[in-house]
Amino acid sequence: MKLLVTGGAGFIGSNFIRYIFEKYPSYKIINYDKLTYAGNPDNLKDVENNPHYKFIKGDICDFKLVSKHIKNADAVINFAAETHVDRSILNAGDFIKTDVNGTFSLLEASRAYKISKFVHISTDEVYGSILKGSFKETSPISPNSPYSAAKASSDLLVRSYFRTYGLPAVITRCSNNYGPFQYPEKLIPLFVTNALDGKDLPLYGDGKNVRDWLYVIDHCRAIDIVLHKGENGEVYNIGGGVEMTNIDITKLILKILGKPQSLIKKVSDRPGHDRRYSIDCSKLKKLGYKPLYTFEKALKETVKWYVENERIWRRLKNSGFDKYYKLQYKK
Ligand code: NAD
Ligand code: TDX
Repeated sequence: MKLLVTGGAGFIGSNFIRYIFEKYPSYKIINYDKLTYAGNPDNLKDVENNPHYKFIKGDICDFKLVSKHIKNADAVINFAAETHVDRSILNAGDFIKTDVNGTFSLLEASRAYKISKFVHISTDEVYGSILKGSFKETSPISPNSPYSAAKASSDLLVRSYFRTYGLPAVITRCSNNYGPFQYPEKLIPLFVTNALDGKDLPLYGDGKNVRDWLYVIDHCRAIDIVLHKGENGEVYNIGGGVEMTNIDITKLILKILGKPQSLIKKVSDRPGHDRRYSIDCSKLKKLGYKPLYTFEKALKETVKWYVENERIWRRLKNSGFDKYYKLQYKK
């Protein structure tokens, strides 16, 4: 099978490429990635020389270039996106360009070249916030940030290409991922790397917002199931089944690292901050999905990975990243 993976140099995409080569050594993968600030070729150093792997630097909005590569693929797995909620609040334009227009360009190319499967990686954030119970795939879409609104728009485009043109597309909506190779702007890698440097951990609001945490390898396994067994036109929720408040997770990280709780610094809240995400994954479980990692073990392994791979994240934190954070958190 020939896969075109977009955004494969990012966090989940790079873990997915590694996962696929381990499980299906005969598969061929083209990793099509623009290499934005979040795309890091270091994430895939170990597969660079695999003869079944090819990297193309390109923008998913570039219809001509992406078509050239989609032409030779059996399936498209679309990870490419602008992904950080805080950045979308500061500058929504890039999110509309990539997450909406970019998905449109991929859909057009996939339709033109009769792709046999289009897997669109979306997010539980499209449902908005829920205080009690869990969202099902049939729940209404109610996004609250420019990021989630852009993702929701792309989901609707994917849906329309299935309904109107019969494009064999499926949508996945996953919860918060954690694991190796995540860009150190997201909660877990930011707090682990700040704590290692003895820097404050900026906890938004009262710290009681709840997220469902999904280990990235469990997520890759779920996408594999959807790619091979997912029904066209369907949406599948993917969660880790571990709901935690931000304050609890922060305390746990500090405990694992043996760092003082005094590093926690409550800062002003994120505008439009969703209080709780919770998704019901029973639909995917019927196809055989089950998270295999326990949270405690996977979090410890994740923390260990950041301790041992400073070479990868230090360079990212040194390259304009602190400037972005200073803009955001004027103390
Ligand atoms: P990431 O930010 O780590 O990586 C995104 C990748 O996309 C980068 O390699 C970047 O260079 C590439 N990219 C960005 N714009 C591009 C463009 N115009 N053309 C080509 N490539 C481009 O993201 P991630 O955390 O790995 O997320 C992957 C997907 O999963 C996204 O679609 C995101 O919305 C979704 N998702 C992520 C999470 C999470 O917790 N990380 C949760 C739910 C859904
Ligand atoms: O410095 C911080 N302090 C803080 O309290 C950061 C970066 C985050 N937080 C809070 C905000 C959220 O309640 O932690 C929680 C998690 O924040 P993020 O890591 O930014 O993730 P979130 O906003 O939940 O979105 C993530 O999951 C869904 C991904 O970034 C999205 O791409 C994905 O769609």
